[in-house]
Amino acid sequence: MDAYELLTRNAEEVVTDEEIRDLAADAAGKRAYVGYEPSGVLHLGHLLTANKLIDLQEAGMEVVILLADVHAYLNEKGSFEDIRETAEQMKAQFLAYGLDEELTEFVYGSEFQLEDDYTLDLHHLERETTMNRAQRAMAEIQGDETAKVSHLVYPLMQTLDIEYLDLDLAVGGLDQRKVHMLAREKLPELDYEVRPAIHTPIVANLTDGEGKMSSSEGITISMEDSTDDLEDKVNSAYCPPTRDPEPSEDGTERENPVLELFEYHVFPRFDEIVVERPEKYGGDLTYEDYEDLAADLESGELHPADAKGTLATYLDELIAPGREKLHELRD
Ligand code: IYR
Repeated sequence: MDAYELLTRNAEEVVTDEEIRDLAADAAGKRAYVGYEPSGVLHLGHLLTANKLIDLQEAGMEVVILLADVHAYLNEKGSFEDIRETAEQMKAQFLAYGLDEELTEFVYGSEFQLEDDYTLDLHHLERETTMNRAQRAMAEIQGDETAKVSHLVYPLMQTLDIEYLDLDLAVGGLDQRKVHMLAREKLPELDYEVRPAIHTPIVANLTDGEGKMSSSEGITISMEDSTDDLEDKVNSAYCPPTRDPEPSEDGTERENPVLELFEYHVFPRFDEIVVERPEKYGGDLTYEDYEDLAADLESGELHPADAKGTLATYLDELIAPGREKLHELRD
């Protein structure tokens, strides 16, 4: 796979394609980042962006993981002490998941976001940005809480992070796109360079294929899940034999979350997927490509129950090292 393909595969959006092509043409040694608010244990949402980081490392890029402790504090995720402890556990889980230790740098936000220059730049951005603009950038990240001043400062700081961490590329879930658009607009006003962004998809809710899989609502899969938990969760998932399910009765769009998990989580990490089946049901099926598996589900060659069983097995393999690490850290 060439660098451009590694950078863009499974991305929902790249901003802009031309900038990403330029970056891909000379990717080795360039720096990309994702920021995470430390909270809870790693779940599939974190791991989807981590898969992209692994792609970037394969293309020779260096990866910075921002443990966004100040952002988590602004977004009311706990005391500074709790946030730090969670962040240390996240580090260990990311490495266990398969990020290359040599090509990964972990940085705490508080290491640079409390410095004088950063603070003055932040105040400069506050003067340049309307409350309405900052609030719009935050809409997807903040959830339903009433906006506080902290929620307006948050996207401005995220904008500055791109400059202060000396990056060539910002990566995030699609929920980060409005902040990255704000950054593209505002960084030049401070005479800083604009950087491209890659946005990963957001997987649908496992039980009904509607909306987004979320750690605060519905079912999510995390590093804490046991093999049995995974089986139960995946077996209860919505999996019609199609890539394009009908909207629900009230008109809400639906996805097939089982196929999404195969596409975004399993195929990028394994060369070959084997669906084990007894001979009397046609014997094992082997796939090297997501499209082939999706086509077999649609044609009826692959039964949803077999797809789910296989998905649970591969997800279990992916999270097992992180799960072990967590148990070690907690004992
Ligand atoms: N907004 C992210 C956390 C975050 C990301 C980046 I990229 C930053 O520079 C700072 C914070 C979230 O929603 O988790």
